[in-house]
Amino acid sequence: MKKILVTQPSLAPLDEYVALLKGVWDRGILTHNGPLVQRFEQEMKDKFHFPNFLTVTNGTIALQVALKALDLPKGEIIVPSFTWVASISAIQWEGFTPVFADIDPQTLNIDLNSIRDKINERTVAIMPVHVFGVPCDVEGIHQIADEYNLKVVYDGAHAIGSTFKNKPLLEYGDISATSLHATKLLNTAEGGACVTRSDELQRRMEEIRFFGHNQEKEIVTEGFNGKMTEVHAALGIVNLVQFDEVFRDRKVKYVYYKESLSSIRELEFQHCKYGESNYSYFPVIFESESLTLEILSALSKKNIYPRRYFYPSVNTLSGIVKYSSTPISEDISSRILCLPLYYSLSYNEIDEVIDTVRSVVGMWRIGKI
Ligand code: T4K
Repeated sequence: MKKILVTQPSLAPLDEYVALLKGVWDRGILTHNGPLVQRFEQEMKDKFHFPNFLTVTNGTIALQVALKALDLPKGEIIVPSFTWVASISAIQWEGFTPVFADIDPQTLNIDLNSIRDKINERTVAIMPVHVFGVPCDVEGIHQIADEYNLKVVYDGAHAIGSTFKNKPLLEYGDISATSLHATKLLNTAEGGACVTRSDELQRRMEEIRFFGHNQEKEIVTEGFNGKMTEVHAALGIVNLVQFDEVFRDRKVKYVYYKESLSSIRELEFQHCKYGESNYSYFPVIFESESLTLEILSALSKKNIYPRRYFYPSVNTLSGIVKYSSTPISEDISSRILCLPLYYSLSYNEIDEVIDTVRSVVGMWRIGKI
């Protein structure tokens, strides 16, 4: 039986990729800001109207480059606990302490009152996450940041293609970091990027991703190796060509799922209250953890593998952080599943997922499970 996974990479035709690789072979330039990296960065700026766009090796390194570039005094960074572990590890690798804010139970994004509760004299920045590509309340966040003189680094790992007030969502904040991982709407296999309106921050980030070298190859700052390679950039260039089609397909499938499941009172959907999402994931929140686990089990018997993103709530990862309570995040974490959603997923496969969810909920209602 064919496996239906939570996601599958969207890939351009292989011959288009190979044609670009031919040039890489001819030039012998594999990395160090080569022509394809420069072309990919320019094409991303042209396509999404990003003021600056700096590629790096992955989304985790993008967060670290952003935090380094801001050159903040070491202190606390407020981050939602409903996120992937990379948001936290990036903060900690850069020598800051994560302080957990809770989330809005509808948008699943950081709750502004919780941000206010966590601010103190040690706070240096806020790192909100645009969870599953759904925009945070960026205007509310910037108002708080201005009031307390804090920097804002968005974890926009999921957010390429999302918009707010008809502008790219990643343009907001001092810096936004995104991921170009195989599982993302646009992928370079592994990859990430930083977006900023500030040319000065852009220059600093260019130095940081290249060992701290300036244009003259003098070491001017503490950096590391965060460069994207030519073979990754080539994949980005060819995949970018089909981005609009992938986005359109994702949105149509998202709406199809939502309409098909909306009559089930035992589940809820993520709300998008600000701007437009990129529909990159299809999360469903069930009424209890036990129902969630029944659904997971029934689907896996049919070789269908949704994922518990994000489970567990990262504030409970006792091996790496000090626990502090964020009850909404902990609760949602235990009841959420991201259902399969990707370009090559067929409507028959989606119907199989929907029918299984309906049938488990039906048995649940009459107490048969
Ligand atoms: N901030 C946030 C909020 C994030 O969600 C992430 C990453 C980051 C920061 C850091 O960005 P990166 O450093 O990763 O660029 C995945 C991804 O590895 C991770 O990028 C992502 N978020 C996270 C939410 O999910 P896994 O371990 O659940 O993925 P994995 O490898 O099991 O893949 C999921 C499914 O995709 C599989 O069932 C099969 C399919 N798949 C996966 C890969 C890698 C493929 O078909 N082909 C592939 O090459 O973490």
